Amino acid sequence: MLDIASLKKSFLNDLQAITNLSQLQQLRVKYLGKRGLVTSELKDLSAVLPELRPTYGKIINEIKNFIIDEINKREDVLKKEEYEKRTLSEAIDITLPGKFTPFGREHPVHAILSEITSIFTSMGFEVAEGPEVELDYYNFEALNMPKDHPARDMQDTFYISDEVILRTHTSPVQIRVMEKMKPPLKIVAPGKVYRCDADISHTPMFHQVEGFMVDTDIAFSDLKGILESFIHSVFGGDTPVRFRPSFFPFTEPSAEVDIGCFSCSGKGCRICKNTGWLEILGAGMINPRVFEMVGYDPEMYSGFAFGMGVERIAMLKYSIDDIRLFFENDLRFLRQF
Ligand code: 2NL
Repeated sequence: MLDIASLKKSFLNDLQAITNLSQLQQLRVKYLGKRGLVTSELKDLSAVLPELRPTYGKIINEIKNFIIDEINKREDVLKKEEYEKRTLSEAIDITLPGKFTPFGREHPVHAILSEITSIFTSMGFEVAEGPEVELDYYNFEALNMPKDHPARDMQDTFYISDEVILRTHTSPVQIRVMEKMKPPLKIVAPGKVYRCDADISHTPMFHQVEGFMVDTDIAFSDLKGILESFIHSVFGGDTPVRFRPSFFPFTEPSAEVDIGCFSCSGKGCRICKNTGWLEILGAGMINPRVFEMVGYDPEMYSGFAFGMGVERIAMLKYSIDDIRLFFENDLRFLRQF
């Protein structure tokens, strides 16, 4: 029954073939597990003559301890090998050069938007923001453009539903401010606006800065003074400014504001379409109907408002003839600013 020599020989044979820890675990089970070869020898002891049991038991325990020792030794070696293999494969070569990550910077349109906004805040205006997904009421109705108003045709509106749209200007922000707060107010409203239009001078999303001032006795001269200072800050102190009569449903009277063409100094060229002037913003005295809509007494209050397209000003400032360049995200273009 007891063939220790061949048990040992078969164990050493098996051990030799082991190349990893999971094979070693199988070997441990084969010899030392509940139904292992050594374990069953120990169980068989009960069948041995009592006087022989101590000797047999000693021999079996010796081979058992030998096997345990050998397996543990091999386990140490394999663990060390696997650790070394793993650290080698996971090692980072800290002498390799780093990957170059280009720096980001402010988009040129946003830089102009910030510049415009800060000129107004330096004149005492406060910044207001509002939702880009807006109610028809705030975008049109409250600005004296009822559903059948022909001025709505001027806007190519993105509709979300009958009453919900993407704002076509930032005026709704100002209506929301007036609804909540009483004059005196000096507010500037910068942000993204949306119109369904796309060509060399239109993109479906663009930026606007609008602003208004309301108090008990604001006059057209206040509008002229504020906008002239603004224009001189952006384009230089000797830039000619011209106010030209115009129409907006939300202002009365209304004006379009031009600057002298900086390309030809007013002589007439391709950029100013031979007029000598470049249109840069629209403005006017807030229509009394708008005051009524927000609950202000038009007999008590007066005010001016203005609006401008940021991309248009950026295009004039940098002599860019296609607005779409701003949104193609071609780094060769963007890096020039
Ligand atoms: C333009 C012209 C303008 C306004 C915007 C305004 C806002 C309120 C009340 C009255 Cl809440 N007016 N905004 C007024 C005149 C002109 O924008 O050409 N924008 C690009």
